Amino acid sequence: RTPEQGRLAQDFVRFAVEAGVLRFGEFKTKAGRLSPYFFNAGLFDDGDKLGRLAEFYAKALLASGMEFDMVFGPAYKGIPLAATVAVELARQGRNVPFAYNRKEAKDHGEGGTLVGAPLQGRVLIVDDVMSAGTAARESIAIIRAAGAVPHAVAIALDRQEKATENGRDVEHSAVQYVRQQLGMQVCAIATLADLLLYLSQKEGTEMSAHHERVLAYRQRYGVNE
Ligand code: OMP
Repeated sequence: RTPEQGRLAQDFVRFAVEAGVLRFGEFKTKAGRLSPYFFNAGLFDDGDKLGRLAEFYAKALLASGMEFDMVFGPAYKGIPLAATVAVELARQGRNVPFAYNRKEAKDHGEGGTLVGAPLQGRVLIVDDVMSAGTAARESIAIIRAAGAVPHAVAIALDRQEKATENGRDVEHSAVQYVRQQLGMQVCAIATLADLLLYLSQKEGTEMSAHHERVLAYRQRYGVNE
């Protein structure tokens, strides 16, 4: 990672904390873990915040050098993300087709569960957070079923924690699995390591207690990168 990418990650963590999207306290994750922090992308809830979020994704994507032919937003939360990222990519000179799915198949009108450009070529999935990887697996299946290639994933935050398989913790994270086992590229604007770096620079403020708790959480559930 270049120093520029590291700076982008720190800027993003600061933005997410200040916007109240990245919060500290006690939260239960989808995998049932008690986490001292939670990233709720639904709280990027006005035009300015959503636009800035899209700008972070687009900058991280362009800096990563990742290749893709189109953008896919998984329902529901991935839809506004992928849509705004597609707009921002176009603004930055990289206009690509965009599609999303709906969760319920329609039996009238245009029918089907896919909306937008036909799924083809190397597809980039845009999503919010990857913890255990459940959501990513669903998107991959949809893209394959349409005859396209699930090629890459862009997320805002990589929590860098142990994935679960059949309810059990395993030694790798979902992102590591997607990279190593599925051979896909993953671009995260920021990671748990970036969050810890941010918190370590807040010593002597009310953030230092959060720092301790996030470190303890990583000790218990984190993976080696
Ligand atoms: P997986 O599908 O297991 O990878 O978990 C990702 C999902 O967990 C996200 O799409 C969210 O629904 C939720 N999540 C967050 O949004 N933010 C977090 O900080 C943690 C989680 C989570 O539950 O693990």
